[in-house]
Amino acid sequence: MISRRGFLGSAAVLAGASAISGRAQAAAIPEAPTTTATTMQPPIFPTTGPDYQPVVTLNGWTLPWRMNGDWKEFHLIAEPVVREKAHLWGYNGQAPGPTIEAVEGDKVRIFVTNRLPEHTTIHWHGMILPNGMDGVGGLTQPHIKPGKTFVYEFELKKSGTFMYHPHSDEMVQMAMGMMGMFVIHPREPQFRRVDRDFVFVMSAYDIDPGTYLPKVAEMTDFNMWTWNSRVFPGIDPLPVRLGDRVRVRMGNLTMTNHPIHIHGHHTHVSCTDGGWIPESAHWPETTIDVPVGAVRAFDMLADNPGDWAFHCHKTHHAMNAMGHNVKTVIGVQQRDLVKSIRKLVPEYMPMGADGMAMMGEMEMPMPDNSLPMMTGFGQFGPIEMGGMFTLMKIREGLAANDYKDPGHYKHPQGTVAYEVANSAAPAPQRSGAVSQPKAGPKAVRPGNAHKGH
Ligand SMILES: [Cu+2]
Repeated sequence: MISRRGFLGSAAVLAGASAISGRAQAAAIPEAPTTTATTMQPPIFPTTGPDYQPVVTLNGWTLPWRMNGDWKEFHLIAEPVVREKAHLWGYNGQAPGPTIEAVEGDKVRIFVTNRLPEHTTIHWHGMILPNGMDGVGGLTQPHIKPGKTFVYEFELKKSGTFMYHPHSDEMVQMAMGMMGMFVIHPREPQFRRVDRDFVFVMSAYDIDPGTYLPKVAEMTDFNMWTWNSRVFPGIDPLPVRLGDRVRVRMGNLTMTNHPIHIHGHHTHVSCTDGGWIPESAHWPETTIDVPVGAVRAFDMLADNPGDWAFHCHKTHHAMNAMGHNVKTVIGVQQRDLVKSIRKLVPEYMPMGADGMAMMGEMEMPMPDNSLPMMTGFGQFGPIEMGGMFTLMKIREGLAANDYKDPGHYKHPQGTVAYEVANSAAPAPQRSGAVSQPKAGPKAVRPGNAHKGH
């Protein structure tokens, strides 16, 4: 295992064609860097070939490479990994695997070593390549048996945002977390160039609270909705300098679509796994639906400073496992029920009759290896989110390529919603009272009554 310091050192060495270590050059198979770090690693800037703005992977990293003659060589190792406490399968110490970055026109040679207990392959999703390099086990190549290494060689025909994943016992291997992103930069350095370029892949897991292994045969009912195998508040924020042109590339290898929403800005879809969208076809959007097995990248100008929510708009995808089977009791008078339950469980506490916001603040004892339904704190209180949620933090004066969390946004005076002085509110109204049939249509809030039905 290479330490973070050692890994960064080796990244610099491997990325520079003129600085390949003698040992690496002599080896037929390049070294396979590995990391267990789960925070955003610094981007790897090109030292040879066309210039480009490298991507940064939320809670992830870019796979270092070496040049070998005309060929850019990478080495992926398919292997069991532990993310937080979950037992997953992934690549080079992580699930998902590292992001692969290269340039249009590059010839890439990708070594794939299998350290899983069963065979595997890798399919290069969205790429234009020879049929025999497409990675479909049984169809275009033999499956890679445990302990074996295969090589994929192809030329990168077009730039854009692509993915990689197994095409071998696919349901199991993708449910276990085997996937990654593959970004191909344009050969022309100024083409669609941005100042900050973020990438992540969405995966979903079904891991019962207190257990450690995803249920691989689950078809629809997942309880962990993740970006790069992380849930809020564990997902890295996206730090951005005010005025930066920003791109976010999002891959979806879950089994449902994700409408991803950003606050405070208009974006437009600029790229899919099919390629770049012509500028004449861009349209403004604030929520971008990412279909299953697809990539959507959006571009935006970060012209509005603040801490902006950035999340999946399916509300169940912005909460965590412990809320998965909670019953709805809004409006239910629990008094009598609580008396009976407390005879059996003295510390029982009724919850949910007024909504579930209190769950964002509470610390309850939970099974090992689970997460509260909604969590995370901002400068004004609990944020009450989970799952696919993070923040884009737009600040004046950040250094170029500074990706450190800049902390809470300092709002200019007079720009925060505020409480009205002496706002004595009427008692809270329970929705149960409204829906009681005998109350009938007269049970409307004062001031909301309207006639003429
Ligand atoms: Cu979603």
